[in-house]
Amino acid sequence: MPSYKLTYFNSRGRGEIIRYLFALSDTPYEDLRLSSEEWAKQKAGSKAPFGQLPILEVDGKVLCQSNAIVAYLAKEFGFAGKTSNDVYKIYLVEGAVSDLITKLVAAHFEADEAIKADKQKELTEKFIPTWLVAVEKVFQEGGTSYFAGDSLTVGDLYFFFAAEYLKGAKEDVLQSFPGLNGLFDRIANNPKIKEWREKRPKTEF
Ligand SMILES: N[C@@H](CCC(=O)N[C@@H](CS)C(=O)NCC(=O)O)C(=O)O
Repeated sequence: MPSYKLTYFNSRGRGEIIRYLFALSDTPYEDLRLSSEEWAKQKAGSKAPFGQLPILEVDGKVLCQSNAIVAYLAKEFGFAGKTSNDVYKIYLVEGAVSDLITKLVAAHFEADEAIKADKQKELTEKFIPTWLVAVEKVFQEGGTSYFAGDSLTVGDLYFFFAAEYLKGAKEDVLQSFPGLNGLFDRIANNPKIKEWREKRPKTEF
């Protein structure tokens, strides 16, 4: 088995789906979490090709760009789907999650209080409800217990990752979405995911 070393910050962020894949596959890895100060000191001379984290070292070879790392590990560990349609569904969910996270981050880090309030209102009253309806429809169309095919893939993990943030803000946010609500619980009750969530460092993001 290769040696894996993940370097990221002490947050879920762009590192957590990578960590879920290690947890699901029972693969040992080093989970190095840098503080902003440590990263600021190391950034100039670091191994990160784009000067950003996460990076994943696989037997010393540096991989970068979080979604590329996720795709690589999903393929290595058997969570990348089987058919072209599975791959389509996985990247559909990934794209939808990326849109959502971009909006959540923009609202959260908005410095102007009035603009921030507007962004948050737009998110909670329009964007998130519309997003959930669309994602529920995609899930229901699949007709199985997972987004792509009949087993857990990284598409489900992208959804789960996003839903953790949504539920952090509003615990019952999935209540009117039976497919997504069930999927969230199914993943949360996966023994490997459950174990990781219980033992992982508790972080805001
Ligand atoms: N497209 C990149 C974006 C990576 C990125 O924005 N990383 C941020 C943390 S989430 C970072 O390294 N920030 C510190 C810096 O740019 O020095 C990816 O998905 O990996």
